Amino acid sequence: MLAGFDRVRWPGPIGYPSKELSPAGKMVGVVEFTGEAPVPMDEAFGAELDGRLYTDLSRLTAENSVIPVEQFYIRTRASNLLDVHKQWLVHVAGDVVKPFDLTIEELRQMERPMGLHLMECSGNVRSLHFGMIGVAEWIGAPLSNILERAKPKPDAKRVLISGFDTYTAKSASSVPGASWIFTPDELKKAGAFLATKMNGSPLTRDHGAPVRLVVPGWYGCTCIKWVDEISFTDDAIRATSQMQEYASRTMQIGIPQLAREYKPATIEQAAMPIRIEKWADGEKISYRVVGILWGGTVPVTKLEIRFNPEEEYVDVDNFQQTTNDPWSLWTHTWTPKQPGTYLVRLRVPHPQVVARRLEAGYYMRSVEISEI
Ligand SMILES: Nc1nc2c(c(=O)[nH]1)N[C@H]1C(S)=C(S)[C@@H](COP(=O)(O)O)O[C@H]1N2
Ligand SMILES: [Mo]
Repeated sequence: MLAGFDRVRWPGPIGYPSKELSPAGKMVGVVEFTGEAPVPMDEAFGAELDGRLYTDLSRLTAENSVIPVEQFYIRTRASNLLDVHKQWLVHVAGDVVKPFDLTIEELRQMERPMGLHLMECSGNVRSLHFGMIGVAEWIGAPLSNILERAKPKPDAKRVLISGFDTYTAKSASSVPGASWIFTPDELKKAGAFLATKMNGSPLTRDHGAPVRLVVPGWYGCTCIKWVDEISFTDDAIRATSQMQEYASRTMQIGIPQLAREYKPATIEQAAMPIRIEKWADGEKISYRVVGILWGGTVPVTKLEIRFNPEEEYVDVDNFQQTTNDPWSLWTHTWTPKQPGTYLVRLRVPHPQVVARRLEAGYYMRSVEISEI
């Protein structure tokens, strides 16, 4: 049983930064990123809609690149009214010939290993140390089987998926009610599934127990937690409040009114540094930048890094993206020319790869180097 999970969790090296490419000498410390807010990391705080957990990415290694459930980011904590002990039903209805209710027992019978997938909140920002991204190993029921079983009518062009979002408290910043509208084809192409387990254990309340949607390659705002309804609709349906709230963060143009005017909320190619290690070899100091690369649809073969606007981009010296989902790790040895503040950003020099956030400098981080 345990051996089986090991195999599922580490299907092979995840873009492995090899030891030989570390700087000479030994690692003597880690330089903190500057300009990021002092927020609690790796622990949940707050409640319901304002509850959060930000993941500390700085300890990721190639051997340990799956985030434990207790450290996996949380964007909204479970409602105080959520009762996971009652008989949970997912209503599959709307424009269908055969509406039905799915029980958790039925879902469990359909579940199978879904592999490692990355989830990122579209509101993952620098001030919060980009702590709203993670990779977990999922188990769940493929959605395509469930959608087919309902026998959608000819007009049923779209699927609304919603979850239990009734809270006791009013939120300071979030609109309650997460639901997203997809085409059946989008869900099928992405390999979407209803997850029941994360890293081998049943979902926790905060991560969507008893059942949540996972849409690989799409932003977290589409991965509805506490799923209780799957409803087929026609093509005239309006976008949900969640889709409108996240329109700009999912790279829509304006705030479209209709669901069909939304582009898939997929994660474009992205990359960022997660740790800057300081190495010493006798008197000689150098730094090793460790980072991640994720998103996009075709693995890239080139990644470049730049340490300040006046410097040139150079090739990242140790990277390989073998898959777009989950993430890959990369490393780069760096010897700054002088002490000072550096703005570190990445670039993917492939004209055909769309990477709007990356190119806009969204994932840039800064560091203060005092010793060279
Ligand atoms: N029902 C429901 N599902 C939801 C949300 C929500 O507020 N309510 N938040 C979404 C957002 S914005 C993100 S980024 C992911 C985060 O999932 P996690 O908290 O398990 O990391 O859940 C999504 N699913
Ligand atoms: Mo999100």
